[in-house]
Amino acid sequence: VIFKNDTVSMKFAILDISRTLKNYDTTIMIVDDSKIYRNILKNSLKKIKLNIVEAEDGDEALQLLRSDQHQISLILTDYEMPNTNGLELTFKLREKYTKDSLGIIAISAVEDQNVISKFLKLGANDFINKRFTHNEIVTRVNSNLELLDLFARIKEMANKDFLTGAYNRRYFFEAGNSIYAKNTRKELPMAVAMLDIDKFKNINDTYGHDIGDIAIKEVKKILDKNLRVSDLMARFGGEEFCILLEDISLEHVEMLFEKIRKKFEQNVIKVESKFISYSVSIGIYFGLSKSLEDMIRLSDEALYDAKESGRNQIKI
Ligand code: GH3
Ligand code: MG
Ligand code: MG
Ligand code: MG
Ligand code: MG
Repeated sequence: VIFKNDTVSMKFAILDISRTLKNYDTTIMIVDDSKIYRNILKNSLKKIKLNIVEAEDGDEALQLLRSDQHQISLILTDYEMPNTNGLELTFKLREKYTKDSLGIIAISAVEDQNVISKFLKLGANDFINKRFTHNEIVTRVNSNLELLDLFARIKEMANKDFLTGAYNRRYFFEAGNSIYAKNTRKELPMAVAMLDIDKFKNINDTYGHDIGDIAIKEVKKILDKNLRVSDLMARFGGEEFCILLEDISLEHVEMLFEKIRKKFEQNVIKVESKFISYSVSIGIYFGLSKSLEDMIRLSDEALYDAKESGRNQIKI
């Protein structure tokens, strides 16, 4: 009876694995000099819906990662391989990728226990002995993928604003400061734009808070459509968004935000039978100031100026 129960729960465990993994579009890389072992692993992992990329040694693995052709989540690496072995590969990978952004599972048949601790110290997420069973490899790969997914979701929650899905203020400073540092080193000017909905309180008062929320989400959509991927945009407060732009001229900043201002002016949001429209004011700082905070402060002053001058306009 006990045995029977065990097989039942095992079946459930396996069902559960395939269910949770259906949501992933995950690519993993198998690095092993033995084609036979690569095939064994591939065969074991058939249960999980994964895209699998193969490499014969560490060098090929690094090359494949550099090529950026695949979005690899997890690497299963052998220890003993010609050229770059598993330990060297782990060391090189950890110079560039953190444990939570790229998982590494070392798989080896070596008896030397030091190898396991070396792998883990260098930043491998897990270690599996080569005498693994099908179930072990499936379960370990699955639990490591679940952890990576969890990290990604935590990062997403920490960096993004729940209402709009835009980055939040915290992330703006984190990412913005490295953009600031890079451009300051090269003595290149940047732009900070602060955008705020005009008379937003009226929208809330007239149509209610829910429609106010829709109006805020619309800001994110319009900005997404008109900004470049390299522009850093975040929701700073209620109906206020901040954008950091690099590699752009004063002339282009002016053109871009004038275009964006017009988009809002012309835009009408239809909610149920109501038509909502609003304008925005945008304050811009262009140049190279003593800190990112200072550039934000100066763009905020420009925004205040735009509001004072009658709203629905940009000020630099
Ligand atoms: P101004 O043109 O001077 O900017 O006028 P305004 O009415 O837009 O003034 P202000 O920027 O001070 O108004 C912000 C309002 O946004 C106040 C607050 O009730 C509302 N608000 C803040 N966060 C949210 C939110 O998440 N959802 C909604 N619906 N309203 C919010
Ligand atoms: Mg993924
Ligand atoms: Mg080998
Ligand atoms: Mg406002
Ligand atoms: Mg405001």
